Amino acid sequence: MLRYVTTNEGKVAEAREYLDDVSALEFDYTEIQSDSLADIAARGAREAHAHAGEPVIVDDAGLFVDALGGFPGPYSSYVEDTVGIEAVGRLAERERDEGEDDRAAFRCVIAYCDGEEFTASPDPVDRGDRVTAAATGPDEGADDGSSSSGPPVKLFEGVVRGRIVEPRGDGGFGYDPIFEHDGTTMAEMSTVEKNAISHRGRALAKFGEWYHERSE
Ligand code: ITT
Ligand code: NA
Repeated sequence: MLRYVTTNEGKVAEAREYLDDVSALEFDYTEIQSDSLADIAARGAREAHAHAGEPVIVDDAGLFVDALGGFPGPYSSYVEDTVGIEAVGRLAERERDEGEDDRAAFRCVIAYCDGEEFTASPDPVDRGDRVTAAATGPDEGADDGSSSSGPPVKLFEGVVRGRIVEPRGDGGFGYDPIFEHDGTTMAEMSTVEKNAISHRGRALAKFGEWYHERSE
């Protein structure tokens, strides 16, 4: 059994399209203060695995608005809970009125930990859309534990680029209503449509491929 350690049901719903044996586990792991989604997710996965004793994934995600220097980024959850997504939309709109562009990216890093080492093998994951964003640290691959100790963690990253717009749609969750990709906000998409283009869908596709091979 694979446990998705999250309080966000929307994440688990999206994961079900890629993983048939996944279930949510509510465990309040420490979200470290870091600019790196990968560090946050990796540490969370180690802590959650130590707690659960089962294979776990932790996913840390954020919205990075170009004209706002990447804000709210790793602080997306805090910003949503305090000022709300509309306030981020208004900040981006103000920048747009001053001639800045309205581009943004959603990033997601999935960290997997089952307490075991990972065998070095020819990379089973298609690296065709490998992302090398400094903002989130390493792309998928076993991390080297340099920034923390504990069992190894395998990381998978996904990114989608889009534009910040006035809120539209009532699907999805979080910042989906203000994030437009190819003319449609993510809140106007079905789960299947969102997964096909989203940061989490891309990370889940890479993870699912690797995980299925690992469990064979
Ligand atoms: P857990 O930490 O319990 O998994 P969370 O919702 O806090 O749940 P994150 O820290 O990864 O998850 O999310 C950071 C913020 O980004 C939070 O405000 C989310 O609503 C938002 N977010 C994450 N993924 C998103 C997505 O696919 N679409 C829209 N907003 C998203
Ligand atoms: Na979180």
